[in-house]
Amino acid sequence: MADEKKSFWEIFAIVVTAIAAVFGGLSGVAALITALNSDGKEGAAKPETAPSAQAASAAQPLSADDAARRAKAEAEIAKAEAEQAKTEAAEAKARAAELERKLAEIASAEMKAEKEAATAKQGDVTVDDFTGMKLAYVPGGCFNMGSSADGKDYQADEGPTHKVCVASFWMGQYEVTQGQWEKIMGANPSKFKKGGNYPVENVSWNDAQDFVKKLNSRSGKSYRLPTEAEWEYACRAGGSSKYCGGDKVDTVAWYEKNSGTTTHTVGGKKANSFGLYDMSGNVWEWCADWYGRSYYVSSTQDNPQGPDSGSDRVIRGGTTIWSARTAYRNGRSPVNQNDDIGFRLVLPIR
Ligand SMILES: [Ca+2]
Ligand SMILES: [Ca+2]
Repeated sequence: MADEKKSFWEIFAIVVTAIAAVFGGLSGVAALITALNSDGKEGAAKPETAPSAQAASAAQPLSADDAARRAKAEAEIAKAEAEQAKTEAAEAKARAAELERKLAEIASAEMKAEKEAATAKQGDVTVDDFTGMKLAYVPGGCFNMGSSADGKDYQADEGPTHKVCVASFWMGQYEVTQGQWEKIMGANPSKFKKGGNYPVENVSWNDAQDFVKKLNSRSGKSYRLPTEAEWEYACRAGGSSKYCGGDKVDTVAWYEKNSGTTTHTVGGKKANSFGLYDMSGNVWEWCADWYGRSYYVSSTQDNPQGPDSGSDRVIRGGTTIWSARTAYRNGRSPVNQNDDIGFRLVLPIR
């Protein structure tokens, strides 16, 4: 029995220990919950207590020292702000002065160009600073454009002959070269890559427009392709020869019988009386206009710009395999890149 009693107390002790353990555990959990709650409350309580603290300090008058310190700090901030405003004003003034200087520069360049244009005469040459492109002065005037049906090599799109007048302009003395193209566009698309002084070819009408855009943004000038009327006026140079610059094709043009069906360095033949080379032969030259087979029937007289729309752009001057005749004209799609089509530029005079 003693064993039984003993085991009762033992059991009692285990139960008490167990109860103590459970309550101990519970109090531990309770302590944790309290701790968690109080953390949350502390975070939420802060903003509530802050304004009341501020109110308390505002209600209390500052000591003389504190007021002086605060005034000094405020004065320093104001001083720094004034300094910054002064710097910004100085910078704005400098920017304005720089803009004014640039405007004056542009105005003087324009005045110089106008003066040059007003005094320019046949035989004058101007040079594009960036590309080295040389342009001859073409004095404006009137001429008979096209060819008449009684001519031996006449084609239907060359008639009727009609009176056209164009204003003065500068025109590239040479076809745009591969070197000049590469300088602006960074690559050379030509087929006959024999040197920088050969005419660029394999460039579409659209490619030529890209070249013009880039050149103009670099130079601040307004180069463009010649109109077809400007091109033929410049080719004739006041005369009526069969080729640009004369009736003997061999002296003025690289054409099928002397070219070896390849391009040649620009300026290798005789210039016409405006100082323009290779207007006949070497490579075809893109013009600005849409090509209209019967445009000459309805062309305007003064500075004609070609038809309003079309599918091909005008090419003039012939090549090493196509006729180099003055009046000869054709059209090609503006996306065509051919190894026998290049271009030259004009610089209009305002
Ligand atoms: Ca040519
Ligand atoms: Ca034709």
